[in-house]
Amino acid sequence: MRDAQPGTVYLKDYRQPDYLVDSTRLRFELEPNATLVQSRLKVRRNPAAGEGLPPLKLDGVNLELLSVAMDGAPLAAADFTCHDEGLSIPVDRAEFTLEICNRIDPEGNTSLEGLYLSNGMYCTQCEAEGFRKITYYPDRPDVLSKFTATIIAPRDYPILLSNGNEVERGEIDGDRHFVTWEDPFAKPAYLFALVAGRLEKVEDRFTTMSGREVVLQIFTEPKNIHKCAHAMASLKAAMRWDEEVYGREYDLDIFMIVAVDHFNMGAMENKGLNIFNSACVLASPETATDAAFQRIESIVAHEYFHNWSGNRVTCRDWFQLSLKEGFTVFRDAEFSADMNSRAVKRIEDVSMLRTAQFAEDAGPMSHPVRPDSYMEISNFYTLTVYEKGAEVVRMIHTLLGPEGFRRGSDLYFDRHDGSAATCEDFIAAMEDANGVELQQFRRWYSQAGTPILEISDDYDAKQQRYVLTVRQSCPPTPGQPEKQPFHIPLKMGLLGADGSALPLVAEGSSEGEINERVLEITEAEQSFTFENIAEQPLPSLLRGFSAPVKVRYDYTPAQLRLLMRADRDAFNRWDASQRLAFGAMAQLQRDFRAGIALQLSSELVEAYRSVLQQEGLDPALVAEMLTLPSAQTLAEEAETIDAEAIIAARKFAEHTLAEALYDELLATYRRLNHDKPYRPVADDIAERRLKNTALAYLCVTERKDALALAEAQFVAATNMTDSSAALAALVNRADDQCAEAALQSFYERWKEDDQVVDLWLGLQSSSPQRGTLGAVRALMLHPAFELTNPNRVRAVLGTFANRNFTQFHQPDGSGFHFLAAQVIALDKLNPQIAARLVTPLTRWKKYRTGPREAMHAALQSVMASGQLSADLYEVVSKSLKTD
Ligand code: 0A1
Ligand code: ZN
Repeated sequence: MRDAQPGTVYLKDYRQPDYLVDSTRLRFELEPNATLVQSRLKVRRNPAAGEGLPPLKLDGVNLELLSVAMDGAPLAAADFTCHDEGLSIPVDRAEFTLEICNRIDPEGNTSLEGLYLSNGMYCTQCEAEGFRKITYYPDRPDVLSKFTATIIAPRDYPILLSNGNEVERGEIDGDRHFVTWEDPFAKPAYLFALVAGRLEKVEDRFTTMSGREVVLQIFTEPKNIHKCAHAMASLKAAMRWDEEVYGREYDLDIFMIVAVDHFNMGAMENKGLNIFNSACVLASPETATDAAFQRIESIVAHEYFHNWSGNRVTCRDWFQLSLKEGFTVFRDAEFSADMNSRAVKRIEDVSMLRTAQFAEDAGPMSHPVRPDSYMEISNFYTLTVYEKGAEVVRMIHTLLGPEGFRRGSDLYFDRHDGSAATCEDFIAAMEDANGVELQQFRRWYSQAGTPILEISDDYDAKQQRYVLTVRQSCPPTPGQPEKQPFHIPLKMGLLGADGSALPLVAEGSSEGEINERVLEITEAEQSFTFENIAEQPLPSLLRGFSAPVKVRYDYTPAQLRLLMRADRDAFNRWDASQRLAFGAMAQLQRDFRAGIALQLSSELVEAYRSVLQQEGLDPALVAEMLTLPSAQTLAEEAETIDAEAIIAARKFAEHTLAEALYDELLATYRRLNHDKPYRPVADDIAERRLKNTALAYLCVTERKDALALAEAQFVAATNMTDSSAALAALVNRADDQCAEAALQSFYERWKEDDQVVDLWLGLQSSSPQRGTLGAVRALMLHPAFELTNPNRVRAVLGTFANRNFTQFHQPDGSGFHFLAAQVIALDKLNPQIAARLVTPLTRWKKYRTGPREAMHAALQSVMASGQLSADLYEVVSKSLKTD
């Protein structure tokens, strides 16, 4: 917590560090409330930082300072300055050894940053600025140092881990022991990690491409030891993939993963010692859904890939966060695409981007992929930095092609290995390795907002010429009223009336026949002419979502149906289904407001029927095409959000489709509801996905037969995907005894399993029937709920505010005020989670009058509640600004 308003940090103020730390020796004596930390730093003036010997500034927060010594001589309190945020020590020599001793309170640390206790286990989280909560240090990513750590703990903490290789272990005074770890790779403090606990491990081995053997270990509480196999298999697949696709080999002899229950994010890439939120590493078929299996595969890969994109080459400052995160998300997305269905992975990622990142880009916290200022860096672990950042890297990949991109990444790793780099360095390597120029492309890093492409076309039958005209614009965002044109790769093709691909010959071109092109949009308005087009074509635009933009083109419903049926780009087939559904639901919303009786477009019903009947389609793609855009997606697209109309339109569309397609859905369900041993592999996941999508629709009708199918599936299921899908179908639809009984028996069966309990809580919070405010309040009183456990908070409160559009948006504003009260309470315990949880309220300006005022008042109540953390203050103050 702070005394004054938090200050703003600007990218333009970046300066090199005054001092470098060649080595860092740490010694921990672990005690729940009084852990002793001793550090010994070899410090040297940074020759590149200028003349003279400025004072040495060390960051430190919530530390009890015990002593400081320079070159062995203790410093008196008067010899340096100690303040709330660290130490300032006068310096009279260019090289020296600094020894510091301080005390911290891991048990009292509920922020989960720094060193804390989670379920009786010590663990650390240092990114971004958590190391300063452990000891005084230049806590910035451009200070790289070789770390050695000795951990001393009572014997009932048998496992003591840190980064690198174990070099020594032994006994201390009978009831304590120690282990010393040495990391041969210089790293910034944010990659430091320590774990101590009563843990068990599973072990495996991996032989790298150069023939070195690496030991792989996953540590968990003993009760979860049977849930590590999938993470281990994913890790080995990721290690192999990074060798094959990027030529990157693992560098230490040991790689460890530890599962912890209390964790603010998904996982953390600490050098050689990744720490994971239990939910992102532990899985068994009985307890984890297909979605969880896939999430684990991608997060394990993500953290592993950071060993190169993040650790070997790290970030110069936190404004460059997307350098490691955007690149690593792109890498993990490609890995998942290679392991599963590429089209479905792309659809999932784009749905999330369109719903949540586009909303962020249009909201009060909107920022470029490389932000130029922040108050609290933790608030910038955003969808923009991660997901849009990955889209920016993907666009480079599209522009350069896979080989060109690989040349660029090789050069980038070669040039910057062992150092801290910038986004500029990344683009420069891509340019230099390929002899290209990406000057205008750099605007993706500096301009916020989602560009809009308005596309029109003209076909001249006589000349057989087709002209596509593209106009780009980007709405203003905070601090950026005007935008310059972006460099946008627009992948496209043309379809004939029968759905066949038309050859694309650009004006004046002599190249052979191709059916797909990447148009490079660089101007505010640009036209592209294609010759020898024999018939009026239908454009398939932005194939594979080749840029994070919105495309406006006036498709007729018939054209969309043709794209759905025949486009060779699977992503665009799905996209056409979304456009068709959007159009139909926009009409329903208008009719609702006008008081006209609702009627769903028959085009949509028939399109869905055809999808269900079409043979040979990937079942997962069918499931995606049958899924209506979520209420949140509809809200993002709306000029002004009319929650009531969105809820009514969506409910009506879902009911109408379920009734109209009942027979086809039932046939699909029956066809796929076979007994097959569970395997979390793409083909089987796809079938389960379609089966459970069909079941959810069937239950929307609330017909007895349909609910009986759900009940039967719930009873018979041998895996969590089928069991939870059946439970959700019951809970969402049947507001009766049967759902209640199912919920009860589910809890009784799984109450010892944290991941399943989270799922159980989330199911109830997200149900439009059950997750009423009263029910959510009751869940918070349930013995399983803990405000200090981020997974529980996300399951109950996060789900209610982000995924229960109906109940959260109750017209009386009660949902908003409830959320505000929880955010205020949470801020005292865990500011990072509080600042994330408040997000839904920050969109108040986009709502129609009524909810808008209620949301605004709720947000004001947070601001007025007293001293806010820097995290929460930044989000709330920026959101309240009216300009
Ligand atoms: N670098 C991690 C994300 C991460 C960031 C902050 C954390 O603690 C507050 C934890 C993890 C990743 O990208 O996976
Ligand atoms: Zn990451």
